[in-house]
Amino acid sequence: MTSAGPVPVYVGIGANLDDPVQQVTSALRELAALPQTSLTKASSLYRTPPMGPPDQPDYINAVAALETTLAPLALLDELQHLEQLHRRVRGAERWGPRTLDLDLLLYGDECIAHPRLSVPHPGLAQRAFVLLPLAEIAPAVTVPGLGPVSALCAAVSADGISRL
Ligand code: A4P
Ligand code: MG
Repeated sequence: MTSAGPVPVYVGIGANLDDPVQQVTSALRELAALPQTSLTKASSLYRTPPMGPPDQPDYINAVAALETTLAPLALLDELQHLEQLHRRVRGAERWGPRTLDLDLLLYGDECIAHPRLSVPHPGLAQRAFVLLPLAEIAPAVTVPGLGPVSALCAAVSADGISRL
């Protein structure tokens, strides 16, 4: 399943609470510090209209390119741990939109269907807030079963999205 050398992976980062620019910026630092992992590229930050209920703040989205020797579920554990750290720091009074969402978009060219992990990330091809930052840093990468990122990106509307 997993290869011996480092695998290129892409992680989608999203935040819309508690200084989201800061949340995304510190998430990039924390991703770079993960064990057995290096950060090879980071996209710009993008301000994006919320998908879902419109009565919530705009999101800040970005994508990180990593190389890792962590297995997919071990990497997911690390991502979920980082999400927990961001929640704990802020201690919101009520449960609300998350301060940090980390989605494993691509893990090499693997297709994974596990109860805890679907890769490629199921929403990837429909979501401009994922495809714009991904296309900025990895236009030629192929999404298994769907084609190159650049073509997927060309097929979605970038309305309302601004690059910071
Ligand atoms: N899981 C399965 N596959 C994956 C994967 N590839 N990466 C499981 C990460 N997690 C994966 O995730 C729920 C479960 O999905 C996890 O336990 C994991 O085992 P979650 O992050 O707890 O739940 P969620 O994020 O609230 O749900 P969901 O459906 O993943 O929401 P999305 O798709 O992440 O959307 N609008 C803008 N503009 N920008 C955004 O970033 N994000 C969301 C959340 C809504 N609207 C947005 C944005
Ligand atoms: Mg998620």
